[in-house]
Amino acid sequence: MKLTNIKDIFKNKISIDSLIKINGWVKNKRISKSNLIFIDLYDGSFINTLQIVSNNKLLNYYTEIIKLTTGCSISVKGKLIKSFKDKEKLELHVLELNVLGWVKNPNFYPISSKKHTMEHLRKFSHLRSRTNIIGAISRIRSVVFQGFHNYFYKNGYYWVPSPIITSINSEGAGEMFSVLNENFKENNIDKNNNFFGKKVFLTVSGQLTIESYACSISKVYTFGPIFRAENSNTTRHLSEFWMLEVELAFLNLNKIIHVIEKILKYVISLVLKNNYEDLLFLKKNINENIIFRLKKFVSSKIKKINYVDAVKILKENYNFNDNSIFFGMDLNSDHEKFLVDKYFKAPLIILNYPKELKPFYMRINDDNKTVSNLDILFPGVGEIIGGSQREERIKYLEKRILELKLNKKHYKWYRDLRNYGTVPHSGFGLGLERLIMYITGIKNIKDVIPFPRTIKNADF
Ligand code: AMO
Repeated sequence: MKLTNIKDIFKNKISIDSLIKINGWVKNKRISKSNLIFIDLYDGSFINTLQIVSNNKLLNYYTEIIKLTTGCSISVKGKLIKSFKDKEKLELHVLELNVLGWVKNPNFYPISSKKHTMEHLRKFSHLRSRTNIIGAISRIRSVVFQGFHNYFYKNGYYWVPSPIITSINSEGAGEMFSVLNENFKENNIDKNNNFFGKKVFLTVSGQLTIESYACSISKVYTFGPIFRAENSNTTRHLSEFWMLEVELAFLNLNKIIHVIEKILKYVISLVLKNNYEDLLFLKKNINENIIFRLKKFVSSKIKKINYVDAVKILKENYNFNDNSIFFGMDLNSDHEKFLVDKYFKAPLIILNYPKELKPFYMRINDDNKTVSNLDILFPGVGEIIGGSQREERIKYLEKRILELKLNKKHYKWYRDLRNYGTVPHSGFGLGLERLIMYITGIKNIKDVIPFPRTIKNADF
């Protein structure tokens, strides 16, 4: 008997009257007046459950089937038929049902069939992927991840793994997590006692290292975990998250915007195609706008404004009397929300920030005040992408390193890229979890990554 999954059944890949085998978990069970037992079976391949119908002639009907509860795992062999009640629906009439795993103390099963809050589910990160909502998010997350790789493969990009253990701070500032070997003693920074002979950290970005590959194999990307010890306990910050970083030689900032739009549209279209039922579930339960806005995103161009104009809009519309709104201010999450959620009501690219607000590697514009960079903000989430044209001119790069009091020696290899055949190049970093928040409408970043790491939280 052929082992199949629920997705293939709902996608009409299995013909009616086939004999099939299916494995999964009980979502719900009910008994009819005529002693038929109806089980909603879930196997994770698809948002919908398959109805499994058992009659009391089955050998283990009274000893096992009748005792099944939510969460039990079973393996079922049966015939796929059209439901008697609703000819549109398919169900499996059981010939044999084997229980693979019981649920101990069903009254205490944390993922019972009732509706749970996201806060409750977070306490059970090891079980929460059994719920429809985390199941849907997980399938979408996987398609997005795969979608990026597919896009890059099809379009001639090369994947470059950037190191996770590093001695440099790619962003030039910000809190990093140290990596210590077992013998390392706190307050005793002894070079000989340190495995690498120098202080090392978990990476905050792979950008600088993939720049070296962009300056040789031209079109590259890296996609891996990123670690930031920021003291930001918000709904959009994680200490460990996934970042897609793309770096392209011979490209200026305008061209990179075009590339970003193409990549995002490709991946979002893929989700609309592959995960439509998951999106319908999220539309019903989380945000009724999501499908509409994804479709709109795919068919429109992202709006662009300069930082200076963003400040002007805030000054004129956000809080007229607020002196804290001026050229040189950093945009906080309230400002970002105002711009994308209220003013533009759409994703927004903000270009050319003051150099003081941005890292040393961004290319200085001719005004000598701003850099050639972009931040892309999305409604409901805030910044999803940060990118820039990189400073390829050694003179300007060294000036910035000096101005920011960075250790020039640490960046020797990075300066080499400018000393030996430098080229204009640009790139960007995209926070995977923030993109998933936008796609799914989920409000807290902790719910779009399987095992979130945040301040005071590294369970599982
Ligand atoms: P940046 O620091 O702006 O840029 O990061 C890029 C994107 O990463 C995501 N992000 C986060 N997601 C979750 N939790 C966090 N704590 C967090 N911090 C950042 C955001 C953000 O837009 N090297 C540059 C990019 C480049 O220029 O190529 C960089 O790291 O979605």
